[in-house]
Amino acid sequence: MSAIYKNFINGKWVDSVSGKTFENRNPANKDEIVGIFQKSNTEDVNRAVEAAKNSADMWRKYPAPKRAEILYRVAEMLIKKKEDFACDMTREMGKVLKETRGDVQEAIDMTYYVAGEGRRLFGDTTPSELPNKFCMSVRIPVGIVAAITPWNFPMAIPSWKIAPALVTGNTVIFKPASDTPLSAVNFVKLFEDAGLPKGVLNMVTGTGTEAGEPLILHKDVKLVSFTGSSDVGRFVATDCAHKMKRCSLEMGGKNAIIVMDDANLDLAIEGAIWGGFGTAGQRCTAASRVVVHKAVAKDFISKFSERAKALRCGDGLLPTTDVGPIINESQLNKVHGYTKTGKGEGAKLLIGGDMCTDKGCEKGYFYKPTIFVDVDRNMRIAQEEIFGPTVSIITVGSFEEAIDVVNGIKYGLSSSIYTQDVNKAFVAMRDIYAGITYINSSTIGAEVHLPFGGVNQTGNGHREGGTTALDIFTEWKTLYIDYSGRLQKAQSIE
Ligand code: UN1
Repeated sequence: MSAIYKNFINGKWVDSVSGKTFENRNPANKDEIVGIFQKSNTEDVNRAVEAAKNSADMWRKYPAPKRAEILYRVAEMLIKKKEDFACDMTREMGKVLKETRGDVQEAIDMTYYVAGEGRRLFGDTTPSELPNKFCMSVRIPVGIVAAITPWNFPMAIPSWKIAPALVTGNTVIFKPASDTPLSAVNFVKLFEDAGLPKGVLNMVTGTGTEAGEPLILHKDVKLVSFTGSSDVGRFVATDCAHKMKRCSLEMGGKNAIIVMDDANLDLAIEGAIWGGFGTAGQRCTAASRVVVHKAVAKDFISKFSERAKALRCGDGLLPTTDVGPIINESQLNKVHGYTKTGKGEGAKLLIGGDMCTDKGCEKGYFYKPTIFVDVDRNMRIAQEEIFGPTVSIITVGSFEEAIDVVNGIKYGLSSSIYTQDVNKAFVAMRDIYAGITYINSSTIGAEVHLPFGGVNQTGNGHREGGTTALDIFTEWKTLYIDYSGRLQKAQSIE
């Protein structure tokens, strides 16, 4: 019998109103049911929003350092549960154990980091232009926040949204991806155990259409914080525009690593392997393009493909596995569809390009690490986000051309350059148009205390992580205190 997990609404674990549930299966082994979860719909969402609404006033007035104490307790409990939660995460979404440990660690880091803000949340004080008058700015919560998160970072990304939303005094409705509800339950349970007052954090599980959509559309939700596909992001932005609501969107990427002729090639290869095939390429920061200088292209391609060929697909719980499964069947078909597209466009398939049927992979959604060469910068495989273990190699003749190729996409999340030339590194830092640029390191590895997000169609101008996350979850309020005892007018009006 599989365990049944519930929604968390108003401090209680409850069944969906309809009584319907769904199965969560292990993508490395379709026969294994990870758990049974509530299939929520509009009615569940309405109850969760109602709970968030009813607790909003209390939580807004709860001293921020005290809100932070709850977060510290959550972080401490997370440390103790790290291994269990990492195993659960690997079972429900497949990435290898060392990566799911990293995912939980990222949630620990974020929760601690943001808890520190409970005793800061700085605003400004500044002199008034008038005598006997005091001016300052303070942050106030936006109100009721919908946190809608993807399956590829099942605990890290929820922590990027929930922790800053709570410390700044918002109440939250959390709708995790339907592929990773167990990690969401694990995370939310800790807030209950840490003593978070009822209604402050609520969780409904279910599909995007049945549970996500009514949450996005709900009139009382003041802010939608969404990470996921561009299509859904566009839907969120459009609806929020009509209702004049705030939304923070974190969507696709088509990130590139530049390998210059003076690069430390071994280092670049290691970075390209990690960037291209870590999490089976299912990261918005994945290095799905490598832009290599023609002088080193042959050498790079032969060593890189050699390394990639040696990567072993399999169950992420096994220490012998390098690359876990693709999240589900439809995503597997999408990845394979791009292989066909690449071939059709005239790119040369160097390795992979098919499902992996090695021993131990029979029951899962495994795809072989795939490399295309002779890729033209404008091909679809060089332009569109695949979200799988597929790397397109584009050969260029100069540094300027490399920068141009990197920038020649509709996204702009992460980027990287391998070079030993400090001048080129600085030009790249200035001229690559992206939210993140790494020098002599891969496209992945964001740290929680720095802004995370992208330009162009990757996002809508917000940054998670860092103190910039506070700007998503708060409004600025300006306060003027006149202690002159008379009417004083600004702008020298007599
Ligand atoms: C994502 O791919 O959705 O830097 C986020 C990284 C991770 C976060 C990635 N810490 O790749």
